Formats: sequence, C-alpha cells, structure tokens
Amino acid sequence: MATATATNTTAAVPQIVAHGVEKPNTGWTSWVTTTDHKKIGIMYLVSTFVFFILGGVEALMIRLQLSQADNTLLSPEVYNQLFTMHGTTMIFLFVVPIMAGFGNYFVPLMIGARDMAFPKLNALSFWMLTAGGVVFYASIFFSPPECGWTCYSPLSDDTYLPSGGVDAWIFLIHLTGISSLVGAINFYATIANMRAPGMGWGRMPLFCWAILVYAILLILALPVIAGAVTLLLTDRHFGTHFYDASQGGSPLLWQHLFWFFGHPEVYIMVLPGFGIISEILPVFSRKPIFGYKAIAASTVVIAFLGLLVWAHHMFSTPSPTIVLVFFMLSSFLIAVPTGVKMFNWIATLWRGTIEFTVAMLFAIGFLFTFLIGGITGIFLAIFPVDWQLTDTYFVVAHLHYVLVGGAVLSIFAGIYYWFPKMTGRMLGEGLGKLSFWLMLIGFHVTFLIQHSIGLDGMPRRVYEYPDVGNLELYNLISTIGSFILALGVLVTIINVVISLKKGAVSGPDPWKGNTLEWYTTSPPPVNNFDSVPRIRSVEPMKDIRRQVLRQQTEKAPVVDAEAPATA
Ligand code: HEM
Ligand SMILES: [Cu+2]
Repeated sequence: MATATATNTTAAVPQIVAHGVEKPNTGWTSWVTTTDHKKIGIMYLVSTFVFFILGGVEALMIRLQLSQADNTLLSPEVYNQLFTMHGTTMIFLFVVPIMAGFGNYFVPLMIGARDMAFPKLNALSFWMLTAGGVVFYASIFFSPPECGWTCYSPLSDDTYLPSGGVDAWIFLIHLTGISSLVGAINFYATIANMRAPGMGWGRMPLFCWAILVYAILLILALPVIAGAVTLLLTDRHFGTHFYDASQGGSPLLWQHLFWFFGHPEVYIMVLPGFGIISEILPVFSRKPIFGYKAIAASTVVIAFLGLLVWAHHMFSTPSPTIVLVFFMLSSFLIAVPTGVKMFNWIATLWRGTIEFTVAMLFAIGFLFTFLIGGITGIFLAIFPVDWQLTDTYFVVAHLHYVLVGGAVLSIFAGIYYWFPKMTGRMLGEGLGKLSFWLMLIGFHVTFLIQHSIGLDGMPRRVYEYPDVGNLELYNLISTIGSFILALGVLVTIINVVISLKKGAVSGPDPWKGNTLEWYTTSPPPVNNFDSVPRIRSVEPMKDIRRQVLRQQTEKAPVVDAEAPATA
C-alpha cells in the first residue's frame, strides 16, 4: 500500500526469492536440451555435413571401383550397398535436412521473429532426423540395403532382399519423414504468423518464400512416401501383397507412389537453393533483385507443376502414348518458370557492381551448372530420347548437374555468405576461392564426361564394365575429377576450422546485406532482436542504412568538400 511507506524510516528493499529456478545449461547439455532455433540450426548444419562427408566417401569408393574396366576392388554386393547408401544419404540425410538447417537459423532472423513458432517441436524434428541417420547407418554393421535410393519393387521384396538392410532403409524414410513433416508445419506456422510489422507477403525475403514453398511441398509429398514404405513393410513382414504381381499386387504401384513423392523431392532440394541464390546475387551486385514478384511467383508455379510430372521417371514402363505425351509436356512446362528465374537472376547481375566474393562465385557457378542440368532434363523429358538413355550414365550426369549444381553449390554459397552471422567471424576468402575452383573444376571433370559414358551405352548401377571403346578412359577421367571435387570440399572444411578461431571479426553486417538477419549482432543474442524495425520494403537494411545516413548528415554541420583537412 502506498501509505505504508510513510511510516517506515528506511525504504523497503524489494526482495525476489526464486525457488526451484534452474541454472541455464552450459557446455554440451546446452546443445542437447536446446530449443533455440539458432542452436538447432547449427546442429542441423553440422550433422548433415557429417552425412555429406560419409556420402562423399561412398561416392569416392564407387568411383575408385569404376576407374578401371573389369575392376575387382569391390564385390558386386558391396558396390550395390555403396550406391544405395550414397544416394540415400545425400538426399535424405544431407540436402533436404541441411536446407531445414539454413531455414531454422535464418527464417526467424529474416522475418524479425524471436524463434520458430513451436520451439520444442523444432528440437523434436532435429532428434528424429538424427535417429533416422543412426538407424540407417547402424545397418552397415549387419547388412546394408542394396536396392538403390528408389528401392524398386520387386527387388525390395523379402524374397530377393531378406536382410534387414531394406528395413533400416524403411525406418530411415519414416523417421526423416516425420522429422521433415513436423519441421515443415513449423516453418509454415512461423512464416505465416510471426513476420515483423510491415512485412506483408510482398516484402518477405525470397529465401523465406522458398522455405515456405519447400514446407508446403514436404507436407504434400511426404505422406505419400510414408504410406508407400508402410505397405512395403507389411509386404515384407506381415504377409500382404501390395507390390507382389504373383499375388495380384502391382510393382508399378510402388513406382507411382515413389515418384509422386520423388519428383517434388527434387524441388524440395533445389527451391531453397534458389532462395539462397536470390539473396546473394543482389547483395554482391549492389542492385535490387530484378523481378522480385516474378521470382516469388515462379517458385510457387514450379512447385505446383512439380506435382504433375512424376511419371517422366517411368517412361519405360508400359503406358498409353497419351500418358507419355502428358508427362512429356508437363515436364517441358516447368522450364518456363525456371527460365523466368534464370533471366531474372541474369538481369540482377546485368550492369551491377559485381563483387566476386566466394559466396558470389558459388552463386555464379550455380547459375551455369544448374542451367546445363536443366537442359539435359528437357532432353530426358522427350520420351523417345528417354527410352534410349534411361538407366544409363547420362541420367547420372543429369541428376548430379541438378543436385550438385542446384543444391550443393548453393549450399556452399550459403555457408560462405552466412558463416559470419553464425559465428561472428569471416571465412577466409583465399582458401574459399581455392575451394570454389577445385570444386567447380572437379565437378565438371567428373560429370560432364558421364554424358558421353551414358551415350556410349554404359548402364548405371553396374559394378564393372568391359574395356570397349573409350569407356575406361572416360571413367578414369571421371574418377580423377571426383577426387579434385573432394579436395575442394576438404579445403572448405579446413577453412571453417581455421576461421572459427582465427577469422577476422565480422561485425553485424559485413556484406552490407539487404535483409533483417544483418540488423542484429553476429552471432545474434538468444532473443535475436531487442527491437524490430518497421518493414517498408523488400530491403529493410538498405532503408535503415539510408535513414542512419540521413540522420547523420542532418546533425553534422555542412562541410565544404574541398576544404583542406585541419588535422
Ligand atoms: C561428391 C561428389 C559425388 C560423386 C563423385 C558422386 C558419384 C556418383 C556415382 C558414380 C553414382 C552412380 C552409381 C551407379 O549408378 O552405379 C551416383 C549415384 C547417385 N548420386 Fe552421387 N555423387 C556425388 C554427389 C552426390 C550428391 C551431392 C547427391 C545428391 C544431392 C548425389 C545423389 C546421387 C543419387 C540419388 C544417385 C543414385 C543412386 C542410385 O542409383 O540409387 N550424389 N553418384
Ligand atoms: Cu522428376
């Protein structure tokens, strides 16, 4: 009561006695128990990168086996296990979840939020992913799966592959699937509800658009594969015959379900990459992004069309011509919104003041590498051409141009661009450039020639080939390229280790960025922002810098630019 103080001679000291308050965790427990989107984001990035290295080592072993004709380095079984582990790891444990890692760290920062909408669910997503990876890799101690990343029926049936490897694969799909699904719902809720004041849909950073569409595609596609692998599980263990033709089931049902998920999965992997590129290009061209609305809209259109093309993976199955034509034309159609993006990116570079930072180099490397992958995709969408090329190395070349060109190069662009924000230190530009050139050259040496290997008729997923024509030479070149590529990746890892300790201190905004993550300190505090500015355009940081400059010039006395310096 206010009157009580009048009778007291000494002022009361407010006493707060807290009972049962736990000290904040420090050390490794602070990571295991965290629900902070930034820590979860870093755990995603680090653990998926570990899987990238595992998948990369598997790729190198595949390439070593193929470096010589009639090689006996690996047995056929081990070879099958390696390409299955490689493809599955790269897709389910590296590219898809690393995009969730970037999304986790940067979406809340870019929209001016303090965390994700459901922080505990977010932690659950991460631990489900880790569980999936552990279950899957545990299979190497008994019998790894041998059915390729597509696990086609009837090969995946217990008649042909009775070992538990396929079951480990099924559990990987389930666990990483639940992880991504929960994560996707979280991204959607965060982006829909937690944007800073003034950030309408039309002012949202393009990376957030990409993550939004990524989330929607995951929500639409994942239940289908989850159902498909559940049917496979019951076929294998509980006497059902969904995919067993001899009992009235249909192996083609698997292919339809798998690719109804599988093609959108491709866009799930590359759309966030497109988002990263759309953030980096304008910053290092010192120009606003060209065609913001067109890029955002084409992301949505690509996702929609991406749901209508799945059977272009099934051109060699018996289908009526009209069906083949439909899937050919729908696949062609995707080139239109993709072309819209390409032209807008090039127009962003056009007449810009380009700064060739490592992030920008990776972004430009992405542009033309992905373009080649897109063009070979159009070739493959012509079904008579596909009849010739399906299951050859031409397809392996195409898919790596898309996945390495589209996803991996943009992931590396993102690492170089955002490392200062996550750590407070710059990544070395010298080592970065070395890494970029090794990776780019290594990549094209490895995969360009695989188009020729495929055109010469070498099938994919075979552990040996005869010494005919130029096959041995071509394969040797491809293997050499893969080691150059691996060296490039290694240089970045070394760069990260050195820069974590010795990198130059970056400050909050080393690149003069456009988006809100650069508004806060590097690394950001637990609550991200003490206050969030009102958003007035797609480039809030430019607005803020302009405002600061205006205030400074208003305050400072007008100085004659020609006047000699006095001190
Ligand atoms: C690091 C460089 C890489 C090399 C040298 C490499 C090499 C290979 C090779 C030679 C094959 C064909 C195996 C065969 O058909 O017998 C293959 C398959 C595959 N790779 Fe890669 N790869 C690399 C990176 C990646 C990345 C980053 C991804 C995905 C994002 C990826 C996804 C796949 C997939 C999905 C397959 C098909 C697996 C299957 O047939 O089931 N690869 N890779
Ligand atoms: Cu496809």
